Amino acid sequence: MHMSNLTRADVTPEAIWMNRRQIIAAMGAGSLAGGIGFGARAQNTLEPHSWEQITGYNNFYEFGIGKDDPAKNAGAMKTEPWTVKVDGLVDNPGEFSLADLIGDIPTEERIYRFRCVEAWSMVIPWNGFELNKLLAKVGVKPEAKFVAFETAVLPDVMDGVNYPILDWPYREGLRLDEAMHPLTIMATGLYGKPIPNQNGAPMRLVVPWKYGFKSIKSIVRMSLVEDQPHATWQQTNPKEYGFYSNVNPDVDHPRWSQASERVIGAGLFGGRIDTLPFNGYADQVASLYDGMDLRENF
Ligand SMILES: Nc1nc2c(c(=O)[nH]1)N[C@H]1C(S)=C(S)[C@@H](COP(=O)(O)O)O[C@H]1N2
Ligand SMILES: [Mo]
Repeated sequence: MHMSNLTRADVTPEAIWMNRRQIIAAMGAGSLAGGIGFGARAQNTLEPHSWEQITGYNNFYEFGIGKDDPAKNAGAMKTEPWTVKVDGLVDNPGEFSLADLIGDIPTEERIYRFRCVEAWSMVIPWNGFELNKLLAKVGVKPEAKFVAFETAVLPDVMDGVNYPILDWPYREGLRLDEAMHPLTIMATGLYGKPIPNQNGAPMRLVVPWKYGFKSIKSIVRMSLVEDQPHATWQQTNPKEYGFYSNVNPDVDHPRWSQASERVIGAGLFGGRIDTLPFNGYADQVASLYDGMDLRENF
């Protein structure tokens, strides 16, 4: 059992709580049920949030800044045909239809925790594929050190881009080793259905150990580059939003604590849980940051 590879069928109250290490330890002790300290997170199962919650409470500023604006407005975006430009330090640059770009890469389900920098969270059953598979197809040149992404700018349907809310296009970036990590996916679906526009159709990034704003939606450009790329929120307010933005309960946002989070739908009083380092994926990703000061590189 690997947390990142859970399917809906695997989501049982016991299984979801154990990362691989805990399961191995528990098996060694001869029992899966007894003696495992689940800690403060025990209330938070990886039971996915509902379709209505995931598609009705969104951040997608191109379609408005209210949480219900994307659900109301993003339906007007046409996602077929959809062209993605791949450029920079790649063997196979070009402008590809999404279908040609993805080609025969199969999709799989990934049930991930999703933690917004605003301190709310959900559990989301994405369908998608590892970004490293796409990077293998486009052929990353050895000089490349980062991947930069851009969202579409469609003024006719995205009213937000007509106003200087952010510096459009929305842009994000990852270090190449973060982009290659098997937890990093491109999502094209949700609950086994095509991903709705408000969640970033037809293809969006999902990096589950980072704050949600890194997971850029409706991608039209992917560039392999040598220098750390611009990232929209970092550029907007570098004191509050770093390039790395790994979920970290020990580094507060200047205006609020990041030590806990409000689970969407869990009610006004029962709904706060402790936030975990790297959003609970530390086993798998902490080593990417060995030797880095995570306060400095927040
Ligand atoms: N292009 C674009 N991508 C974006 C955003 C945005 O406003 N525009 N919001 C980000 C933020 S802050 C979060 S929390 C997630 C929300 O994803 P969801 O609506 O699918 O939950 O998308 C991220 N990706
Ligand atoms: Mo967010």
